[in-house]
Amino acid sequence: MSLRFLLPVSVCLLTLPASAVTLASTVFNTAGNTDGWAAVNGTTLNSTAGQLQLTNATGVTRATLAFGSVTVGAVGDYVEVSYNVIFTNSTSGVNRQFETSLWDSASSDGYVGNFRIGTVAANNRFFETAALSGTSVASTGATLITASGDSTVSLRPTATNNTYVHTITLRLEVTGTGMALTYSGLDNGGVTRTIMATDSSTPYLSFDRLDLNTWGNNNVNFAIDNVVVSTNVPEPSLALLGSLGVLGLLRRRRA
Ligand SMILES: [Ca+2]
Ligand SMILES: [Ca+2]
Repeated sequence: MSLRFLLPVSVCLLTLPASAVTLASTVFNTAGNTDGWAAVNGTTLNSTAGQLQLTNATGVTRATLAFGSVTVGAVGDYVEVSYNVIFTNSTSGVNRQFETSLWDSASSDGYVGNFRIGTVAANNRFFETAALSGTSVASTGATLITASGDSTVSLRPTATNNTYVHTITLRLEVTGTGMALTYSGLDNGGVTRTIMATDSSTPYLSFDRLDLNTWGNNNVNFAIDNVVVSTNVPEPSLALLGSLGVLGLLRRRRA
């Protein structure tokens, strides 16, 4: 391949425009392949029927996915995760929560969106700086950010409808006043519920890990599919790859 062809490609990678970049995409369409997801807290993962099934008979059901590190900073920069979740068992009448969180694995800094999925009243809310491992994210959260919006609704108010697909999105976006947090979920009635908050005090900016988990009761299992983590910040590894490619080619040409 000639330098004349490769150089523009490399430069292109270095200067990716501010359009969406996919950091991770997992679809679980190969039986037995968890697409990079790892179990936490003794949870069992099973990729079957085009979904990832998560079960835990004795504790909080939880799994994590590592993705290429991204650091936001400018106003308008965002990181977003969207996916489908099916709550596959458990009884009603319990205080259950469902959490989506984005972290920096090195510092354990992160944001946790918390949505009620049971029939017992519980506030939907955000946490920051909770725990990367262990049985519960929320109970160890150091800071509570009170959310506005649909703060008391339940995504799944009854135990029926165990095949219903809830689409959920967690978005972190830099604004002029801090990090805007938005957590949206489709409830059993087909209505998208949304809670919002802004972290205006020392927002976290780097993320490389996604966690999904239940909280509040054991034996609450769920399945996930079509998980996409995206950002409008160019992926550092891509830019680095481009520059290394250019340097390597120039060095080889001079030799
Ligand atoms: Ca699938
Ligand atoms: Ca903060």
